[in-house]
Amino acid sequence: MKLIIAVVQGEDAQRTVVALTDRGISSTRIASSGGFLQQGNVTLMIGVEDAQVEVALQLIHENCRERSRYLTPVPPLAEPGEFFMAYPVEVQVGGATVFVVPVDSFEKI
Ligand code: 2BA
Repeated sequence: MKLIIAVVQGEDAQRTVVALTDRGISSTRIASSGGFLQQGNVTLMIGVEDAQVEVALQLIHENCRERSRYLTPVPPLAEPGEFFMAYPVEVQVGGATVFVVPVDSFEKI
């Protein structure tokens, strides 16, 4: 068995969960946020038999899009009279960041 941990964008989370559920794959949705952009995203925990890993990865691939996000740099401490113009920086985010981890034990108690 494997645990798939997938960090996806909020906009993609719902349809990814629905697509997984339609194929009989259970998932847990956790609200999270990225360390770089400090913006909300969603982490999906998906426990699957080894034979279902490829299907789950394919569904994540089909449902998660790459998008542009903008990061506004924090102005540095300026000397009096200095002027800093903060231009937003474009960053490409997604489709999804996915970890596939072996599961030693799986129990529902
Ligand atoms: P964030 O950390 O907010 O990162 C958002 C996007 O910013 C990243 O998209 C990447 O394009 C860019 N980025 C991240 N760190 C950067 C850096 N040090 N310098 C320049 N650009 C940087 P993705 O790679 O698609 O990642 C989307 C989200 O997936 C991340 O949000 C984070 O929540 C998660 N993630 C990505 N890599 C991870 C990792 N190795 N471990 C845990 N979570 C990860």
